[in-house]
Amino acid sequence: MKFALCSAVISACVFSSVAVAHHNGTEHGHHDMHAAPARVASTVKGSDQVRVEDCWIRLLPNVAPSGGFFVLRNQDKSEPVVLKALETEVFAMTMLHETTEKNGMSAMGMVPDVIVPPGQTLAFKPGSFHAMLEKPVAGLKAGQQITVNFVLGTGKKLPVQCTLKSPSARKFSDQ
Ligand SMILES: [Cu+2]
Repeated sequence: MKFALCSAVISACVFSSVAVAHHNGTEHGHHDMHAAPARVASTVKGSDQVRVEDCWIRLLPNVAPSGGFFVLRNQDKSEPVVLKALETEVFAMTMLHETTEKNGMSAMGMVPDVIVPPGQTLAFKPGSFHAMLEKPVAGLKAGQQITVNFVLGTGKKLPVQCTLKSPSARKFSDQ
């Protein structure tokens, strides 16, 4: 997804109050405002040899951003895999986020990309890396499957089926 960095930051700020709802639940305490990306985007293209498993989205009602979670398996033994963005027709805006702990407080910030080292696996999950999806089309329901394109550093867009789940879901096996 190619939206200007500044507009992404503004939107993140606008949505920061509802972001607490996106991350609500017992695993989190306080959330800071969204910050601008703490680093610049990688120029590494990396490999296409990635498998995406257990993709699900915690569908929240109304304007609250929904969290997106999945497992990235880099099957290339010598190159990293670089995830740049998610794209889907079902949500008008997506971002990659990372939740970190600082002095016992959890804070969430945008990241320009996520890099999986050669041969390694990285789980996007609540309290860690996650996607944030905003502005859904109308009429979405838990249990539905949607197609999300995973945009890689190579420019490849990998289509993945992701399952929409209820606000109480915390992992892929939940409803
Ligand atoms: Cu987030």
